[in-house]
Amino acid sequence: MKTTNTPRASRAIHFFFFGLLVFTIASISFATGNAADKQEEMVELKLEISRFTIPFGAPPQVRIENLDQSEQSKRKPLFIPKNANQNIAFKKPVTSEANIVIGELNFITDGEKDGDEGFEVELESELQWVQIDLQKRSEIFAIALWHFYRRERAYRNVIIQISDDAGFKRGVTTVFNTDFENTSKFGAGKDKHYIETNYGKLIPVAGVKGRYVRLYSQGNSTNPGNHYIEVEVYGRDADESAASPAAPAPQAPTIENGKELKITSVPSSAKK
Ligand SMILES: [Ca+2]
Repeated sequence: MKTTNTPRASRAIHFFFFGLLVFTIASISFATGNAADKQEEMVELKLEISRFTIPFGAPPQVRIENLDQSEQSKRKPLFIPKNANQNIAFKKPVTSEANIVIGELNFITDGEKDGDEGFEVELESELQWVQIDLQKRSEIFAIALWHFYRRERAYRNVIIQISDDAGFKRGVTTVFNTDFENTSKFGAGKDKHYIETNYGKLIPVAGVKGRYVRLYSQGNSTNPGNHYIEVEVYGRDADESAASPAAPAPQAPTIENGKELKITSVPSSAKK
């Protein structure tokens, strides 16, 4: 016997499937919206700064072209992903093809940033590089750099590159370049020379991936030598970052009359 309820049953089935469709679309939209809204937790990168004052007399005038006269002590804070807030260059091996005049290459990643004598390594003159092997492909968000600050000076043609190739022949990304005249043939740099201080130079990096960091310089405003006290690299394992939500590029620390960075003294036991 045929039922007279067929149209009503049909309407109920249509209503059920329409409801299911609406629910599915809403669920997908909600999930997509959540993913878009989810951003990485960012933290302020706070460098450990050793106390230091120019030891004698008036500071010399820094004579170098294209000089940024801003004070590094008044730079804006830099925010990086929370799980990249670690110095992954600490105690990592450093190499160079240059002759070493004073000190040792491992001073560059030993964690000591004092300005006193005995903390810097000096490389021979002309364009020279030092290279840090992070020993793991890393995603890099900041590099902090102390050349030599016992006397006020600026280093010439500071170029920083990141690559997975130890020979820096392939896949090279230049993240900082003050060689505005392109004397080193890496392309004309858009960054300015800067005066060395105990605050170091903090360079934001937009999550560039690579295992090696290479730093060039070509003498300084006082003499032809190339010196390094410390280099820090802030980042995380590149494989780890693949599973994380997209991180916004770090905020560039332009200089303004803001609050000074927290100052931490280097413990006297660390001094040589
Ligand atoms: Ca050091």
